[in-house]
Amino acid sequence: MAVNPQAMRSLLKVYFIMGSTNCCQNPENVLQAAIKGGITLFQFREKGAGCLYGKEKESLAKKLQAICKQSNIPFIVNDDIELAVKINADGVHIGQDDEAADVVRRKIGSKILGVSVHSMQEAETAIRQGADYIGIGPIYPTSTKADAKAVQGLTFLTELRSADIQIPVVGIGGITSENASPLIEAGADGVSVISAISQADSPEKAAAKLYDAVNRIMRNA
Ligand code: TZP
Ligand code: MG
Repeated sequence: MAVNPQAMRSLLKVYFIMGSTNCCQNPENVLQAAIKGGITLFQFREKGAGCLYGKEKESLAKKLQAICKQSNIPFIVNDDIELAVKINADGVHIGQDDEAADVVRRKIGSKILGVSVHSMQEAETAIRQGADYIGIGPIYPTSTKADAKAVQGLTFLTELRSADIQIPVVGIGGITSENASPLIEAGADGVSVISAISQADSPEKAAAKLYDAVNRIMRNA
């Protein structure tokens, strides 16, 4: 673990994820608007048909990183550990098909490490190997990730919290300001979204609505 869990929990509240293929507008403008709206963490996830590679990918990463830096929003890189280390990102997010979390932890030192998990066993391994937070999903149906696993609703989240697993947790998949509340009530520390912000007519308003939805429940907790 590299980050204080309490600080990690607040960063997870509204975790915006995107790459160039998720945006209908210029990604820099989308990110700037999302930050204005109140996102708390950003992940650069450059994936899917038509995505950028090599120098072009790195160049977009650096532009988005600079935008995050101006507003003190930590900048996380999906999958690409080499890029994260090269540009000195604040952290990385990996899945079960990527390198093992303990190997990645050795490569990134004290940067933030997030791991996607789909079972108790994967969660326990991620924790043992040094994850700062885990991502679980898809919570609701999503069309953003073609190879997403089966929709799990709140079942796995509830199971994790009943087992008294305390690691910071963020949910992903089909989350909007309308359906975010049950997730927080069930014990998630925040929501991660792609299309609810990146495809919105106003990414700023979409981010603000998500922030309100999450905070409304947290204040009542
Ligand atoms: N992992 C599980 S679902 C998903 C990822 C990356 C996509 C989430 O996108 P959206 O648009 O917020 O449903
Ligand atoms: Mg991955």
